[in-house]
Amino acid sequence: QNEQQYLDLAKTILETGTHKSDRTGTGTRSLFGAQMRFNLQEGFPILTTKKVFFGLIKSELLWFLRGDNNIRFLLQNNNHIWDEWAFKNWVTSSEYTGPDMTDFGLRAQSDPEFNQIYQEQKSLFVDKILNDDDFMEKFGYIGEVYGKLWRDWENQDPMDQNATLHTDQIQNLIDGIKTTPDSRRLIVSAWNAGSTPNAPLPSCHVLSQFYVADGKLSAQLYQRSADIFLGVPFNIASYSLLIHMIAAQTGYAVGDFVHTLGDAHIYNNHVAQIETQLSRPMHPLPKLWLNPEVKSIFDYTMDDIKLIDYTSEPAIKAPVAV
Ligand code: UFP
Repeated sequence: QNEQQYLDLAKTILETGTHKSDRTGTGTRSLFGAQMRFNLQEGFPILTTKKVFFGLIKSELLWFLRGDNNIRFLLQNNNHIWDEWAFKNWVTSSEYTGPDMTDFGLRAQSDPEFNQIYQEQKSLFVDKILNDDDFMEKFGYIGEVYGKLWRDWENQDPMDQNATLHTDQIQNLIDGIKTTPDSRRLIVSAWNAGSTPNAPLPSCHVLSQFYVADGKLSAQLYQRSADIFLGVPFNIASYSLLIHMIAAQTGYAVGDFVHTLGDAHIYNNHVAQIETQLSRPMHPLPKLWLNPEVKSIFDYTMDDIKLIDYTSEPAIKAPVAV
């Protein structure tokens, strides 16, 4: 089944990956260039060899679709997957006067005393983002990545020096699929060369292309950097959900999700976890339910999206490399 491709890729990286140092100082085994293809007709490709928290995937995708680049919405939905990145902006700003947070990601793993101080600072930060509007405006922002670029890509009008163009790539995509389904230009880009590299976490899912054939909608994603154990299971489910939603809004069935990876890596401190996962049995894939009453891609709420019959092995914890 679909999941086997993920397990096979993980195994290949464990066995043949190059030992490679990385920005976070954690160290990885890495392979450059890999591709998986998930036939969405066979079920919804969320992993079953470990529990993946679909609620987090839903709220993150709804957040992207809102064009929102501020983590407050995520926090309101009890989603903390972006906290570290906004926190990083905060503790490296001149306004931060708390305890030294240099290299907080690595130090929190090796030093329990520091970890406690770090957790305290992070929870103070989260409270402030939720309750202080000025602070939220300034420090909840995660830069020019996904949401902002998907819904409101800004650039100067080449015909008029004084005008700024605003592009809604998702609306254009939906219109494009409806009016020119054969088009080879159904592209969504999340990499603005002028601004994205300066974000605390520059977009990992950089570019996607949509494709219509035989009444089915497919998409291919180019992901520049892929944390096989923690990130990729989310990315697979997130793009598969997006394809389902866009297919529902344009009247097509779902086709394939083609997932192309650049630097595909397993962090050294995820090796034991992925080995556990590789020893586990798979379960049948669940189905996805989308509320058929929803008439716009931008109107879905958490309750309009449900996984049916998701059975999995238990979750496996692992530290996030920041
Ligand atoms: N990462 C993913 N998927 C994501 C995401 C991040 O795998 O959707 F946002 C991982 C990849 C890498 C790290 O391990 O986060 C980003 O680090 P870098 O910017 O150095 O590639």
